[in-house]
Amino acid sequence: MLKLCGFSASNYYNKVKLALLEKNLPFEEELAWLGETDPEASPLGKVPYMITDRGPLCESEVLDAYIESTYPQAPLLPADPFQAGKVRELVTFLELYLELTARELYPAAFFGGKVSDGTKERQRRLLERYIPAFGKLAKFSPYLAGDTFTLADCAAVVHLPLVSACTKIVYGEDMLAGLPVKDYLRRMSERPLVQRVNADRKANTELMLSRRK
Ligand SMILES: N[C@@H](CCC(=O)N[C@@H](CS)C(=O)NCC(=O)O)C(=O)O
Repeated sequence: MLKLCGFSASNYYNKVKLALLEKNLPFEEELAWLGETDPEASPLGKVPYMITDRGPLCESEVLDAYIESTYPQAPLLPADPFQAGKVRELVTFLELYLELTARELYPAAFFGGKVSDGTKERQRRLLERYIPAFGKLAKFSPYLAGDTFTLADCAAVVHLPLVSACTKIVYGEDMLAGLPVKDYLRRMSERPLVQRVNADRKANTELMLSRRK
């Protein structure tokens, strides 16, 4: 059976967990906090990683691609290569441009740390460029890539709330407010499996924060 390793406070972990749940695949979860990961499975010490019957794999995009190509049931990628490309394009924009740019702000936004004014200014300028570009690609109608729930939604559901929250905290404004993100996330949160991932996230975040004290 597939074993997903990491912790449920992690957005990248939850992206893969949601894909496994939406595909209704049996899997186990193994709790691995940062600093307690298996270096053979995750050489950079990041989560998530997965133990398959053929060995370990790391990087959430690699995990989602492996899951999707190994288990075609309840597909999360369109069969048409161009439409599949549009889904992957959205995931790339979400992660390479939105999440990774916002991530520089997380210490100040979520962990009681500090981020220099220079970093705040630089990341803001990047987000001002990246968010409208993402907005040109995202359809929100009702799903991120159009009329079907895909891997882009698995990524959006976990990443967009963090981008909203951290820009609100650091800049005093939700930089995603110009896009229909709130309505989209409300719609997605009506899905029982999204609710389950979010409930696990909340419980695990409390545990994680209590370990830091
Ligand atoms: N590109 C990686 C990113 C994963 C990632 O950054 N995970 C965070 C937790 S949300 C982590 O492991 N951080 C520790 C680190 O970067 O050393 C993926 O898609 O799996």
